[in-house]
Formats: sequence, structure tokens, C-alpha cells
Amino acid sequence: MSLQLYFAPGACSFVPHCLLELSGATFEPKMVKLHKGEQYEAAYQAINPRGQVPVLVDGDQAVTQIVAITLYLDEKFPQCGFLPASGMARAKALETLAWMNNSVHPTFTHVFLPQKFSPDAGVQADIKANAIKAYKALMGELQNLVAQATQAGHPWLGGAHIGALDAYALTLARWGTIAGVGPQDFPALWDYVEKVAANETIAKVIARERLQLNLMAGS
Ligand SMILES: N[C@@H](CCC(=O)N[C@@H](CS)C(=O)NCC(=O)O)C(=O)O
Repeated sequence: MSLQLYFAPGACSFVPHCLLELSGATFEPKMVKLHKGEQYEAAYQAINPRGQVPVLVDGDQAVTQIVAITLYLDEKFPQCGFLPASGMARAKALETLAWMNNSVHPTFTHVFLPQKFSPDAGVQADIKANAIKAYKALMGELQNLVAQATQAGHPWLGGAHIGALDAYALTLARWGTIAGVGPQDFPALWDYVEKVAANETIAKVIARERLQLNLMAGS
């Protein structure tokens, strides 16, 4: 069965991109140029009518949504431990994954694309300013989660194995730097982000997507 991932560099599709690379399976990364509007073209709309990345294709079937894709890949590659296997540890990891996806991620959309929420430039400026404040608070929560994992003796957010939460945390922290929220505000979070980025498999994905980790740092 052939695996394909539709992704955009630096987007949330980084999460399944990392999981596929960590799995060691052969897969075909298929780049979607969001900045060129490829997600609105008929060819892509036929793959995902919602016009978003990521899309995971396995054989003749496709699935969207990071939470669903993560659960699918976790089941397909149980040896990788992308999420804790069972019980409260699994529930808590899913709690964090859902929070990243349904709270942190949409808050950033208000920073990055305020025009989605109002046609009025003044209102957009307010939306953006408020969302940056909210995002900063959310990065504080993320830093606390990292501290809790460390206190519990876990090397990674989900426990013993690097996985979905680590790739998502890196993505969300990286996005923060677009809004000026970065290592100067959350040094412990950024020490952990650097640790995730230094993982040799994650580093391979960062290189494929040509990502700069801290977008405030200049190139
Ligand atoms: N809830 C969705 C969010 C997907 C999403 O927001 N994708 C963004 C990139 S991070 C996207 O494709 N945006 C393109 C657009 O909205 O035009 C998921 O979990 O996959």
C-alpha cells in the first residue's frame, strides 16, 4: 500500500510529516503551495474539498485532520509509540493533542490571517493584537506542559517516545516567532524545541521543508 502526504512547508502538516519519517516507512511527500493558492485549485479540491493540508493517503483512501491522522498512524506503526499505548497516559496525550489542534492552532490563525475574520482593516488589527496576547498565554501553558513532562522524568511530551505532541509543539512555538513570541519569552520551551529539532529524523523533515526555527532570528 502506498503512503502519500500532502503538506505545506511550515504548516501543521509538519506533524504527520514527522510521524511518517519516524515510522521509517516509504512515503511520498507531496508539496502544496498554499501561498500560491494551490489548495483552491480543482485538482487539490478533489483530494480535500476543505482546501487544507495535511491529507494522508494510504492506498486508495485519504484522511484529513491531524488528530485523525495521528491516531491512524499510531495504530499503523504501534512500535513507534507516537502516543502512549493506553489508559490515562493515552487520554492525557490526546487531551494535549486536541488542545493544540482546537485551541492553540486556531488562535494562531487569528494572528496570521485576521482577514478571515473581518473585512475591516481596523477590526483585523484588533483581532490580531488580541490573538497575539492569547497566543502568548497559550505558549506559557505549553511551557508548563514541558516542565510537567520533565518533572515526571519523561524525555518527550508524550512520555518515552518522540511523537505527535513534540512535532506539534515545535510547529506552534515556531509560529509564535512570526508574532514576536519566542525564546526571549519562553526560554525553557525553546530549549525543548531545540531538543526536538535536534532529533535526527525531525531534523531531516526540517531540512526537507527548509524551515528556519526562529523566524525572528534572521536567516
Ligand atoms: N483542523 C485541521 C487544520 C488544518 C489547517 O488549518 N491547515 C492549514 C495549514 S496549518 C491550511 O491548510 N490552510 C490553508 C487555507 O486555509 O487556505 C487539521 O487538524 O488538519
